[in-house]
Amino acid sequence: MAIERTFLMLKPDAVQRGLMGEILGRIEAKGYKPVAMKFMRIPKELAERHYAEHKGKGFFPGLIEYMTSGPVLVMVWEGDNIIMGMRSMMGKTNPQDAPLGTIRGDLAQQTGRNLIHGSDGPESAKREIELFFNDYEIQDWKRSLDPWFTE
Ligand code: IDP
Ligand code: MG
Repeated sequence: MAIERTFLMLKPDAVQRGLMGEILGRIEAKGYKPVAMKFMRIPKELAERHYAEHKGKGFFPGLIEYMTSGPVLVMVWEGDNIIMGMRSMMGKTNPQDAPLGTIRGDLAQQTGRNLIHGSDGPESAKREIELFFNDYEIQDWKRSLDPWFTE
């Protein structure tokens, strides 16, 4: 068992389309545990730092415009192998390659409007969590249902 934390973001299209509840419901039903959440408008500079690995690519300016176009829900969630687990639940970057049953596969059409971000590995999870949250914004808490999700 590897209890991990991952950084997730419901992007502006998820908020504008009223899909926060639908997406959060899937993550909660999986049994993952929320440890931090913040509803915010991302400043341009923070969006550029978050997506620094894509700087210089053709889609970068459009990506920054999209990510700063409205409020987002930034979160940290915890669970067994959650980093890869959430990547599977999200589906591939291009929703047309994401199977039905995944968030992007069920609910989105285009790469540029793919609803959700999730860290792609332990280093990026750590980097992204620290970029968006202070320690006091992250809750370590016990949930009485935990033993029904993880042995
Ligand atoms: P990921 O979100 O699945 O990790 P990345 O390749 O890291 O995918 O790309 C980050 C985000 O940049 C994507 O989720 C998507 O919003 C946007 N993006 C990536 N490639 C394109 C593209 O070709 N056109 C438009 N947007 C793109
Ligand atoms: Mg990525």
